Amino acid sequence: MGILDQLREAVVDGQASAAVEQTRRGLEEGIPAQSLFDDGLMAAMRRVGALFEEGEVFVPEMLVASHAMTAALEVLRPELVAAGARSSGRVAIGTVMGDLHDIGKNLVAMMLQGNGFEIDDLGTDVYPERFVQAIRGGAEVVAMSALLTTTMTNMAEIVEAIREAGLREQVGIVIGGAPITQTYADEVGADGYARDASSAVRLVEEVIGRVRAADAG
Ligand code: B1M
Repeated sequence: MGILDQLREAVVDGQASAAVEQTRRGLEEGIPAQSLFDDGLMAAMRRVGALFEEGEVFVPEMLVASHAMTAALEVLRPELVAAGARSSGRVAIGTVMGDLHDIGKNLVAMMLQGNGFEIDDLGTDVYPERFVQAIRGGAEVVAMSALLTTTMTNMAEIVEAIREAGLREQVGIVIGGAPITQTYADEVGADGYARDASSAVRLVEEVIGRVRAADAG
């Protein structure tokens, strides 16, 4: 069995130390970090999701798999993050209310930080008032994550709360997460949608530019 197979198996089985070991081995053997992430970790999580849908695994197994993925991600962190010295702007990021999934959100935060953004990580299950508070505290962009079809609808409520607080014009709003699409971003009045962590960095850079240009004008 190859390293990627062993890595996927370790994550699916929730074996954190084996996942860390296979990730280290992969790097040593010259497998690109992006491939260890895409073909190892993400593929394993897709498998866990499919097994969950089939009733083959349950929440506790999903949880241990997510711990294994998080542990392996720490090994990849320095490789995935291109260190940036400048401060590119302030971003408040959180998983929306009702939703506890945070691996994708953490990854987006990690990549933004690596690209010089100052991050205010609001955590999971974040209510509208908390996003509003973060904008008052100086966030130029708000990034929201949702993994459930039942919680993605809360994004609309958060955008509305920001509008009601009179802060919509001064902040960029970007969203993401497995069930999110650009059509949905347009529907809720966000400034954009990113499908993964690298495109989230590009999107935030673009949106922050627009916010600053509007402020200057
Ligand atoms: Co959950 N879960 N889960 N779960 N879980 C899913 C999402 C599910 C698709 C599984 C399935 O049925 N196939 C399903 C949702 C179905 C739906 O709504 N359509 C599901 C369910 C049903 C549930 C529960 C309701 C189960 C239950 O209790 N019966 C429950 C809900 C709890 C809650 O939140 N209130 C639940 C619980 C859990 C755990 C706690 C056990 C655990 C989460 C642990 C944690 O996050 N700390 C968990 C896990 C691990 C998953 C799966 C298996 C993996 C998610 C993950 O971490 N992926 C997931 C199945 C799947 O996605 N294949 C599933 C890896 C991560 C890096 O990817 O989060 O997509 P992702 O992030 C990506 C992009 O989406 C994007 O960039 C990231 C990097 O590429 N992105 C952004 C994310 N946020 C962004 C923000 C941005 C931009 C991009 O801002 C600009």
